Amino acid sequence: MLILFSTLHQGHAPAFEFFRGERVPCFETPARAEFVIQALLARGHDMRDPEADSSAVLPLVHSPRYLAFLESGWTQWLALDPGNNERQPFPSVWPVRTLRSDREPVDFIARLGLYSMDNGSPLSAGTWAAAKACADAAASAAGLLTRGERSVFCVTRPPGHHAGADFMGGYCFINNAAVATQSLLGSGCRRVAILDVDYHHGNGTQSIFYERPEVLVVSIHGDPRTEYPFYLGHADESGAGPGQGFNLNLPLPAGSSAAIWFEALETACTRIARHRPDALVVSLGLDTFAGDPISTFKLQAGDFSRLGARLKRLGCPTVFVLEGGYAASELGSNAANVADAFEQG
Ligand code: SP5
Ligand code: ZN
Repeated sequence: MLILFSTLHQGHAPAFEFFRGERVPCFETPARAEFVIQALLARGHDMRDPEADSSAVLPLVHSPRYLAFLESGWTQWLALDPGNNERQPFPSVWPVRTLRSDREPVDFIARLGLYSMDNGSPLSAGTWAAAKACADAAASAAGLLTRGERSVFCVTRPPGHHAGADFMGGYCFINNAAVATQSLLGSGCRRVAILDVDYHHGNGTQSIFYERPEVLVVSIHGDPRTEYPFYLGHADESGAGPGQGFNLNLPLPAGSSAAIWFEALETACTRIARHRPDALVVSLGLDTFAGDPISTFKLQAGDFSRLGARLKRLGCPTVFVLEGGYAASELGSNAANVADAFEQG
């Protein structure tokens, strides 16, 4: 399978996130991408740099003011105090209900809150360059599919599925699955399906396409009553307006077994087949793995082969974009199991 990857991900390397009021080392590390690349190369897959520039697609997915903030954010942070080079900015105030989000504050931390859903998406010096390279990979993958490639694997880090039209969240800045989807629609696909198998609900992806019938969004994830992102991902969210019926959430209880998970995958695949998509975008989170440090599903290494083989049976040109998965040393082989089984069937 063709792999798209940029070493620019290394510049996104924040040191800490918060857990129970304490700073803890980030779960979403540069090592994750290196493990995935090493495993895919070891199994003989071909690797390339992204070739497309996603600049024209980005404003179709994200708001201009959010993109402007992301692109210049680190420079603005440094402008406040050169010593900030050694510090990480975190939001501390958010425009929740009754507060205004239409007026952009001048204060940097207030703007960071405006454009964040949580305090769990730390910025660092190379965040924009890393995120933009992932979007370029997603746009490139769409181009390759349009030119006849059957499947492309984007090793996207930082991940994307929690990022909405105008906010970052859950380690995500640019929604790579949405960029791939929008690029596919722009190059002639009439209908696209997105399947999100990350442990966490892809709230950003759902919200971006919620009113659009040409993009079916299906997600299997931990029940948001107990699992992040908590405020979206319930079974009664089925789309709105023209998009009514084109969003399917399959929340599962924390601790669910592989048997339960694959039952949900069958439901997902049946709905996707009924959409008759011209292309499939898979938000491939591997944090469903039993050994994941922040998640509770029970999939084993062989289950990722089973997933790849099932997705192949859908018979669609497919873009895989990497999302979560924090058992770094097993992440590579789990990702490669999906890719190998998809190719071999
Ligand atoms: C892309 C993706 O998978 N994002 C996930 C974001 C989850 N953010 C919340 C992390 C909470 C960490 N809890 C640590 C529990 C340690 N036992
Ligand atoms: Zn996740």
